[in-house]
Amino acid sequence: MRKNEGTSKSKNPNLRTIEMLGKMAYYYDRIDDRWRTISYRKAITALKRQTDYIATREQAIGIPGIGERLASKVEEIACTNKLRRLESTVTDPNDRILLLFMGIYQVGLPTASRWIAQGHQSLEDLKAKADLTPNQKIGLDHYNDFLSRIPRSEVMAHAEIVRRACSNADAQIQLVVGGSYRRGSADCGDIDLIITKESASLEQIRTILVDTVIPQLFQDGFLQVGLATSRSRSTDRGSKWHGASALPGSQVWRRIDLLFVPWDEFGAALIYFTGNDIFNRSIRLLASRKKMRLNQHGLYGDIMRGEKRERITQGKLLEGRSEERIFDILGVPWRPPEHRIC
Ligand code: TTP
Ligand code: MG
Repeated sequence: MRKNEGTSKSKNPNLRTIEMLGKMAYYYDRIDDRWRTISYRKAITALKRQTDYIATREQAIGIPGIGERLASKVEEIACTNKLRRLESTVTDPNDRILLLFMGIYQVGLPTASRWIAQGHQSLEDLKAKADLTPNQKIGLDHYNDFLSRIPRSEVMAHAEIVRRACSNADAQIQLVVGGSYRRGSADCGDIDLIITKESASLEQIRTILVDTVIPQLFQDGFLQVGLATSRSRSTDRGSKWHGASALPGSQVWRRIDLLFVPWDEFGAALIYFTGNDIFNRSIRLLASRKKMRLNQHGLYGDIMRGEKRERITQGKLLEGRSEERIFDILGVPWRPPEHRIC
């Protein structure tokens, strides 16, 4: 929960190590290895805070956030200026094809591995021979569009079009651009739009969006396609719309998520959809240590847990509407979105 003010390039002596660990984290993220992605990202955050050059395994192990395996990698980079594991991700042909296939929107490790086992080696192979779901077909047709980062100014332009359509439908709708945009990123992987309305329920907001705004945006030629999600959990049902949008005159499709949030949950949803994901994990853990529970719907108190930390009671809602109040009740100093990078 410490403040993150980024790395000053001129000061940090571990930039080379951070850069190589960053490439490994990116690789693990792309092959859906959540745990390794998190441990690499934690180690990177820890190294960014160091003012001394970390050259040995022992030095690295002494830093909270760096475990034994990562410490050996830090030493390998310091000694050889290389990381063998990183090189193998580039040279191993199967790894290369795996990354290529997992670059397709919503394609995870099992599907990519199955395609390799079936003998497919290129995107052309998949297009010609593989059995694809409608979403995978769209992902393949827009492979480069969906993989490329979206400049901040373009995220704003997409958001403004949705904002205008929302206010035409209902002047009281409020829209906040969340995700990496709200954290101040220069470019974003997708466009996350958090949509609410004062005093409105989820049902009311969804109705305005699904019945009026979304059809209008299709008619205007802005929305290109809706993408059904297989991953969303039952609790998410009806609270999200995933799809693709394009600016007028542009052929480039961008991934856009419309997140419908009841007014009473606005603050908790802002925290969740602002992230980043590791910040979310830490703040939830902190809540749980204080016998509270935080999720995208609210902050709950009087939680009783069993021996294995399993929840016995659901608890009572302490706050959902205000982001500031949630920080306050948790006893965490207010953290502006651009400092919520772990
Ligand atoms: P994303 O859009 O996946 O992430 P992002 O906006 O931070 O980064 P990118 O530029 O690549 O789009 O999700 C939005 C927020 O939702 C994220 O910042 C935090 C939250 N989130 C989680 O907490 N856990 C998750 O597994 C995911 C997918 C999102
Ligand atoms: Mg995003």
